[in-house]
Formats: sequence, structure tokens, C-alpha cells
Amino acid sequence: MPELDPELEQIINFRQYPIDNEVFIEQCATELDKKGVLTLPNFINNETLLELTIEAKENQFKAYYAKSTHNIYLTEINTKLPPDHIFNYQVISSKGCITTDQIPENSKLKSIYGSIIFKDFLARVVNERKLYEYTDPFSSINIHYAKENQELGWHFDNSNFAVTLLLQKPEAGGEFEYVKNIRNIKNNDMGYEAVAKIIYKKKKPKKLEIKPGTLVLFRGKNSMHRVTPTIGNLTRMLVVFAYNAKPGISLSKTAQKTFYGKTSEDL
Ligand SMILES: O=C(O)CCC(=O)C(=O)O
Ligand SMILES: [Fe+2]
Repeated sequence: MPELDPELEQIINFRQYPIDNEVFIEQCATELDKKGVLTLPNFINNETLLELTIEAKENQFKAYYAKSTHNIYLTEINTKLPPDHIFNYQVISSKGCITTDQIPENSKLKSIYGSIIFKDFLARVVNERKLYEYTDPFSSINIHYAKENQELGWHFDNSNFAVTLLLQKPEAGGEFEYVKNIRNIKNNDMGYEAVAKIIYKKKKPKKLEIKPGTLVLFRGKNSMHRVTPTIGNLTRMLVVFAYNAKPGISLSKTAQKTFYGKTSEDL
């Protein structure tokens, strides 16, 4: 049993979410398996939400906006397939982000991210033995910013699971849409037909209703998802906590350049 963490108790709503309690952990794991997504509204308390939102706004000017097109599988184009094949279909991602090294050392985001209780909770819920931070200085905690008209295009994640915390919701748009289990990486099933149905609007995705302060756990490796363009002046601000199941992992230099516009050698 992990020890009590007095700092974490000032940050998250332990009473509603006893993340060190066996029964609660089991409930979360069951829900994630069943739905592919787990949402915990009011995960952080209101004071912390306010503090983190102000902090994120203060650092917004540092954000790197990669206006890029990419395919849904986040790979290079496959020239052996026709250009109009769904594998090569291009979507736009225009949101920006700041990296771990640009978040203040004393930020509560770093307290949450590094907390043993939090990490053990996540590990149990996503069914990993232990979770480790990224070795590179950028990838562990990111804050995403989507200003008016900015979006995150349809994609499958490379990672097994994602953990996000919404800080600010736009007036409209900025909605997380997803379709569960469309491809099956283990069976080499790319899910082309199902992907095409979503892209050409023959099938409707699900929408995730979330408000600021909600922690989301999502399995995005086989579930296609996107964030729709922000509408209005209020920027969508969201934290991504990223972990690995093994120690010593860095994001590749190419991926660092693509996502962050810099590599750790630039520091
Ligand atoms: O912004 C979100 O809610 C989801 C982010 C996401 O899908 C990603 O970073 O891969
Ligand atoms: Fe994603």
C-alpha cells in the first residue's frame, strides 16, 4: 500500500476519487476496458484548476504550433498504395503545445505527474506493472493549446494509453470525438473500411462530454479520435501526461522535431 501523499491531497479530490483504494481501482479498470475511455470529472479541486489555468495561460506564448498534415495512422505516405487510398488520406493538426521543460518546476502538474500514488493508480488501471517518465526533457508533460479554428486531426495514438486533464474549454467546438476499436494492431487489421466510413461521414463518431478539471484515460491505439476545431475566442487548453511501461524511453529525434519543433540537442 503506498504511503499517504499530503501534497497530492491538496490537489486532487481524494474523497470522491480514492485512487489508492483497491475497490475504486478495480472499478476504474473495468470501466476503461468496457468503454475504452474513463472520465473522472472534478479530479482536481477548484483552487488547483484555477491555479493551473492561470499558469498555462502565462506560458501560452511559448507554444509551438505545427501546422501540419498527416495521415490517420501517423506514418509516412505509402507510395505502393494509390494516393486516394484511405491510408494516405491527409488530415490537419494545427494545435500548439509546450513541453515538460517549459512548465515551472514548482507546478502542481509536476507534483501530480511524479506522484507515486498517481502513477501506481494509472498502472493498475491500464494493466501495466509500473509506469516511467520519458527520458527526453520534452515528452512527459505537455500542455496543448487550440486557438480559434485550430484542431487535432483524426489519428490513432502510438502509445497504449493516454492521460489528459482539460483546463479550459472553448465556447464551442474543441470536442473529443472517437470510435472505439476500429483497427487491431496485433492482428494486423488496419480497419480501412471503418476508417473510411468515419472520414466520409457514413458513420457518426461518439463525442466525449468533458468539462475543465476532468481527468481522462483513453486507449487510442486502436480507437480513432480527433479534436474538432475550436470555435470562439477562448483557447482550448489541455494537459497530456505521458508515461512508458519501460524505463529509459525517449521520443525519437524525428518525432521531437515534428511535434515540438526542436530536439533535445537544441537545449
Ligand atoms: O486533446 C485531446 O483531448 C486528445 C489529445 C490526443 O488525442 C493526443 O494527444 O494524441
Ligand atoms: Fe490521440
